[in-house]
Amino acid sequence: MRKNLLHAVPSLATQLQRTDFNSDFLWGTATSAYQIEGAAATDGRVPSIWDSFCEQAGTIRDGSSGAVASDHYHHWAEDLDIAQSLGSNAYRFSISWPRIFSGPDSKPNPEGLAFYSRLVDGMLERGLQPWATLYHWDLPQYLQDQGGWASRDTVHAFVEFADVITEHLGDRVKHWITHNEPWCTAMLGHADGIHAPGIKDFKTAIQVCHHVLLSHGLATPVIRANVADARIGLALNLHPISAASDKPEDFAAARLHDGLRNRWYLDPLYGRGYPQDVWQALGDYAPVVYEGDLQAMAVSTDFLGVNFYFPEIIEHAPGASPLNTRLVDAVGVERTAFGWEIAPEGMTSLLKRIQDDYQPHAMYITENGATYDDHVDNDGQIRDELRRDYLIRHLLAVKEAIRLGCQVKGYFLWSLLDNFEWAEGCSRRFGIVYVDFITQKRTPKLSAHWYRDFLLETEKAKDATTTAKAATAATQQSQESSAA
Ligand code: IFM
Repeated sequence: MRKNLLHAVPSLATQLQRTDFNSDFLWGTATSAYQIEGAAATDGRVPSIWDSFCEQAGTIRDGSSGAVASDHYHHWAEDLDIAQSLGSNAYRFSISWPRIFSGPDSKPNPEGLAFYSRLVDGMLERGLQPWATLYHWDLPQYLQDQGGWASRDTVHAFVEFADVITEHLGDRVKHWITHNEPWCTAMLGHADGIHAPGIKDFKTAIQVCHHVLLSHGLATPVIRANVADARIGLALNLHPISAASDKPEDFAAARLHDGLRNRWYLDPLYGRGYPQDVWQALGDYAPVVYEGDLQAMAVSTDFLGVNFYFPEIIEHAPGASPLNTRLVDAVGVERTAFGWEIAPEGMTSLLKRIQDDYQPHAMYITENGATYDDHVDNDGQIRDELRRDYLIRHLLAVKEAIRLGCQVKGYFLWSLLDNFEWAEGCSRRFGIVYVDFITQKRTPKLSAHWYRDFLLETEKAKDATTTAKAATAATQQSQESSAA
């Protein structure tokens, strides 16, 4: 049996229309630089850790890289046209650090700055509010050569990068996300080694995590100094966690895993320091923390970005991981093509938990979406009903969270375009717009048509909502019968 440690929520509401959300609710799509831009050696860009990682044999499932990806560097105007045509009013993108700085003592690269200037102007011309992420995983390789995020020097390099970018774009960009998913930077990149820079050392990963959070804390006042009316936050990938059984040791393991996955980030950001239960369990793995670091990390922010994909189930497993925890696969659940469990009700409970425990000024869903094995039909259409239904069910979950009092103010769908999905290469498609990676032709999928119809409030979207309502009911029924 599965027990949720967090908040139980009433069943999801079953209707969805744009007018269910406040008129100032933000509707967007999200992307990141390395995943879409391509143009890896254009206009003075230098290699990032991902360029180097992709060159190593066996790191990327299909052997691809972000060298060309969706070639957004050359197709940005067309891509922004598509974002505008959806009826969205915001667009989340990231800035490629190696386009801006080419070496330890280099001056900012004017061509790199000019690209983002054009991009931001393009958003504003199309009525898209720009949301810029400063770090979405593409550290310049020259910084990795000097120790990367394991070195405190990178914290200061990041603050300088944030300073230059916000000074340059701050007259037009008011919404700033310092980091995307610090857990991935730290754990996937430095403990599991399945992301760049491919290091497998848990102690290093914990130290990296500290430096990333510290860099957020130190960069935030610098951004505020440059952009008086800035709205600043960071985007965390958070998960509802449950225990695999009623056994006390599984509950304790789930609580500890929640500590390392969620509270390790939220607690220091909201002024509580690192959670003591996790700190003690880490023992010698605990990070080196200087005096003043925790105060810096607890800097006041304007919003929390929540990236939601899937819940996790945990059991006690001595020796399986540094904290003696192990992930358990849920049985009889729906999954995306990535194998990620589809659990919109988990999104509601997660948001409610964050609201109750941390009271952020505002929350934005900065990522939510799904990968499926899309194919182009003979008539050229991509009929990704599963992705459309996934989106509807998650928007219903957001609507329910708001009804329960959560201060959710916007939703950025991941992702606008098919792109380079990190270690999975170009073989995993998260976009609502299909990209032919050979011709670079863009084709909006059925999910994009649905999102547009929903945002522009047409009848077609309501028909699709009815379909998704039936899918939700069927899922709930199957979950109830497998729980019984
Ligand atoms: O593609 C990634 C994104 O870069 C970060 N969040 C999760 C997405 C899907 O894996």
